[in-house]
Amino acid sequence: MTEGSATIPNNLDAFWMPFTANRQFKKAPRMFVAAKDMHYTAADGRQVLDGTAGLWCVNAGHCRPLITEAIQRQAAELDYAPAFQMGHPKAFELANRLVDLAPDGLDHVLYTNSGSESVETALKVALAYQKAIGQGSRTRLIGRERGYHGVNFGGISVGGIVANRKMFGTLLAGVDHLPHTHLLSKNAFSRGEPRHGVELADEFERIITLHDASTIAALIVEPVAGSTGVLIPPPGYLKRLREICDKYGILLIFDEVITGYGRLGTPFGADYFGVVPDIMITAKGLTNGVIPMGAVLTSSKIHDAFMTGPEHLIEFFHGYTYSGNPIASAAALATLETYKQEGLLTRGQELGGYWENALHSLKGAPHVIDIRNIGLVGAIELEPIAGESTKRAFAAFVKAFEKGVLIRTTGDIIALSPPLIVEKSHIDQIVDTIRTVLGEID
Ligand code: PXG
Repeated sequence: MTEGSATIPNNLDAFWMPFTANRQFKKAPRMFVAAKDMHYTAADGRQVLDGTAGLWCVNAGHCRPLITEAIQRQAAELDYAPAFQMGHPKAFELANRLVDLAPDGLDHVLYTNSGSESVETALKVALAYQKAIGQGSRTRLIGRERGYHGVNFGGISVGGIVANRKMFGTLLAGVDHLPHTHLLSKNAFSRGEPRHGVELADEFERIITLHDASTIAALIVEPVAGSTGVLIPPPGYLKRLREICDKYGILLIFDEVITGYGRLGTPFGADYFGVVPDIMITAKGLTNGVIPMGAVLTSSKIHDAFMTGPEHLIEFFHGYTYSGNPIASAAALATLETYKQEGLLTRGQELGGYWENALHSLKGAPHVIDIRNIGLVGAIELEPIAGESTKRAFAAFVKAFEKGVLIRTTGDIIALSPPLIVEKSHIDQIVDTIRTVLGEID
């Protein structure tokens, strides 16, 4: 092993990398050794423009001073405080800030350390709430095909990405799924919300009829499905889901791990679509990706249902050693401050038009079968190579990296989500690079 943070260890075998083709990667590793604002520095010294905000999380750009300093200060002042039966001020301060920022009606915060943990927390809150209000027969959870809700058992059960589920046995019992809303033949090359597909929300009522509403606790959806390749809901779709939930006493959970903290040009997806869920799941952009942390927001109706019984008893048997960790709380507070000072949570509204036009200029480029965009998110769907799905997009990913732009691919879809500090010149560079790459790959 060599010394120094910028050198590459000579043995890459021990680290079993997540969601990575390990053997392929280790033959030709791609390493980052530093980052600043919109750029990474690769191990060979090249600057690589970040077209994906890390993994959809570095919304304020890299190594931002307020955040770095807050973490350094907090580590020296109060490194850890027990999360159970003890508190520290910053966790409370952050919860107040989050409630202020969130849509009206979301008034309480549970902390986690990731999106996956936030999902499990939300599903458990939903089930326990139904029991607490005397609706204990409501044990079913409904998700959506192609949904991504992290990798833990609840999340992969309600999730709908087959590869993430099929190796792991029976998962949670009593789960069903809505159809996804990706109607390529009708909606290809839509700008913003696609026209067709609102009627797919009514499938929810069909599923409710099948199982009976009295057995269903909650519906969980991403406002915009991110990980599966940016599936944007048609106008009115989420409103309709909200109405159906209300009609049948079912809780609505929004998984805003990607759409939260400015990605759509509004603080949350709930703001963009004008639909307030009962429970809102967040992570990633909460701390700018710098320290693991998630936050689950709930309505007072849900919270208050637990605040009964003798006061000396724990109301909800759930939590993590690191719930509201001091350093994570400090990072989140500094992140929210950075977003506020720089207007980043609404920057997508100013730049969205430029972003949209730039992306859609790729229509007609080789292999492109669809382009979609919303806020500062974009997707370019490629025709898969027959019998070798994912290969074409992955080749584009590697070539773009070699040309100095980090993109992300899922299946044969290129997904883009730059830090919200992105400038027009960066957008041009991302799109021009992709255009060149598409011309070079098979
Ligand atoms: N919910 C949603 C909607 C997500 O997008 C999670 C939960 C899980 O978060 P954690 O922090 O446990 O990973 C996610 C995560 C990609 C990509 O490139 C997406 C995610 C993670 C990594 C890569 O699409 N989403």
